[in-house]
Amino acid sequence: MITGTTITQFIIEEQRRVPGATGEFTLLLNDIVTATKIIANDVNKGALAGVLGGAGTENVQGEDQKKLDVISNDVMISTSERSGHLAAMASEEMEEILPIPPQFPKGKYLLLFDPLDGSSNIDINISVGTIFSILKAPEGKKDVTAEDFLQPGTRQVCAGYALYGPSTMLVLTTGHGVNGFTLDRNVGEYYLTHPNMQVPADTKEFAINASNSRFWEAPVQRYINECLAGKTGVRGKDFNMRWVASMVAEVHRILVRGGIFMYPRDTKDPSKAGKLRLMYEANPMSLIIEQAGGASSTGRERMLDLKPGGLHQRVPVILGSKNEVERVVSYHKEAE
Ligand code: P6P
Repeated sequence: MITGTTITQFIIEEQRRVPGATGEFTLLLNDIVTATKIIANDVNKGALAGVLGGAGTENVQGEDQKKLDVISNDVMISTSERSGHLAAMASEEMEEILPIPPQFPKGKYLLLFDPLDGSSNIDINISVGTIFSILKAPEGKKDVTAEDFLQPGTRQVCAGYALYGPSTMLVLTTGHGVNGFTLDRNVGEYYLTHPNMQVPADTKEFAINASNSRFWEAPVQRYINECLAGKTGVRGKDFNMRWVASMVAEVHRILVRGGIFMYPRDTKDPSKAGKLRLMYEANPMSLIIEQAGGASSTGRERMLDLKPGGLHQRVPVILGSKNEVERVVSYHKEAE
């Protein structure tokens, strides 16, 4: 007999905490939950369903799309466009925002997502995920523009991710802490397995793509070199390194056991402020990390305070265990 709180029950209980809640948000969130179950099913079939490999197309970022990038994007759209709770959507895979078609009612929320983050890993069977963020549309405005999406991360009403790993998990926050759910495939429902997730303030584990080290700015060089010096250096303790090249997997590890994840600004392509995108990668993950007691910064300012300049804006990302992030930020301050 399976007991425990399902994600549907949990979301409804969360709704009861919000005075005047209409249930719109709950129904929107349930649509997203359904989309992640469909994507999980597609991802888990892998080669058996002929969904691996390239789609033969490029996305707005100029990156080769995987078949599953396109499939996942279509699933997120088709599962949530009819709900009547959205005014529009935005995705890493689409240059422009996607208004809700005229045949469906419009609502007061904006949905942003990276439908399959880390998809370069899909063909080698390493964990990938879906990242999503929910904002409110300007009061009473139904015909929204891309400009209406450009709100700082503090304005998110919800942020979450699905991790398609050895088990499929969904982790989300609505501003009252972070909770993790595991999908029971036999039942087809997520169950609360990781209540009130907390990021340890200290860590001995850092995640960065070290092949870019010659391009890093001095404060990042200093921090990583001190980690590498271990107990023989100023840190007085040895560190471990991880790099999965799948942000969802890295963030989940940090939520479970601590750590610091860094994709800093580098001089590899001076025209880019970083690799990761603010609106549908850095902001949702930063809200989750902060709600779990961690910190997230560009190195120079709190991520969630950034006023976005563009829908696909890239930012440097330094997030995770609070004391480590604050150390990296202090090194940036000293350098300036
Ligand atoms: P690199 C995946 O493409 C992604 O956007 C993040 O999930 C991941 O952390 C990063 O890029 C990996 O980048 O340069 O190591 O391939």
